[in-house]
Amino acid sequence: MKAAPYTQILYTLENGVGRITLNRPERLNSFTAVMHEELARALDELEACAGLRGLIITGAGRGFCAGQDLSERRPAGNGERRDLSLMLEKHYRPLIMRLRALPAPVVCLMNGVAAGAGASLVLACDVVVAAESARFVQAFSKIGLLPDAGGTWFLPRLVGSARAMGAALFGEPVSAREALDWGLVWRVVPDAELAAAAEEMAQRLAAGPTRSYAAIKQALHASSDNTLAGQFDLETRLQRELGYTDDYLEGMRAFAEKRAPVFKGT
Ligand code: T3D
Repeated sequence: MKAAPYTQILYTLENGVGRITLNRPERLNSFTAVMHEELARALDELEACAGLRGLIITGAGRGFCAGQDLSERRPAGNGERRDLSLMLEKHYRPLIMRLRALPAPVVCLMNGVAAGAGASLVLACDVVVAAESARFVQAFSKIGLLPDAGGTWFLPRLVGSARAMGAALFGEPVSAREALDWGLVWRVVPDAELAAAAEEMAQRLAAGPTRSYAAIKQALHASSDNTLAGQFDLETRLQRELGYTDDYLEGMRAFAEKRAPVFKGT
């Protein structure tokens, strides 16, 4: 049976590099149940890809992602309340956990505003390159909620509790430049250069030492929960594994031969 087409994301997988574009620009790419299902389907394929070398996530139009689509949450006339834990468990938790566990770097090309769970999605990515005009908005408190989709875990770890608390309580926008200063993003580029940055990232991932990248990702993510002794154990185990890879052999040969290494991701 032919798979259903994607309607709210764009998705490709070429040379081991997946690309996902959230694609509801008229609603600033806010999350719907359909978008979540399409993201889950793309992740199924990415997780099953033996030669996966990276994933790039961006948004179509002027926004990156405005969090949950609030038109799906419009209150009924009878004042009926809703159990918000259902969507979090069904969609947001698996999305964020799967991205964190993907054995290849996930790069966010943050093309515009990231609000609510859209901001949490950015923070779940391993590397963030932001366009100059992009901004973060911890929009949750404005509608009487708290940061979710991992937001209360990511924020204090990345920016410290003073900034995390101020941003979450008051929901004021944090510009791309401030975000760079705070440690929320890796790089800020002029808007006009974001597309070129995406191409550079795709090439870098496709030619990278994927096993090394995966180990770096695993170790850095584990460090915030580990003791120093536990981290030594993890580094030792991972380095032992990397020492047997083709890419390590190639890296050593290339160094001795004074040439650039040609990594295969194996
Ligand atoms: O519910 C659960 O399952 C629990 C999980 C919750 C997770 C969450 O993410 S809760 C937080 C939800 N998100 C928000 O509260 C953000 C709402 N949006 C905004 O605050 C602002 O739109 C932005 C700060 C993101 C951007 O502001 P601005 O001025 O650049 O754009 P705009 O004019 O506000 O928005 C443009 C259009 O997108 C506009 O539609 P219109 O007037 O042109 O027809 C606006 O309504 C629409 N839009 C923006 N955000 C959402 C949205 N439509 C639906 N849902 C949105 N989240």
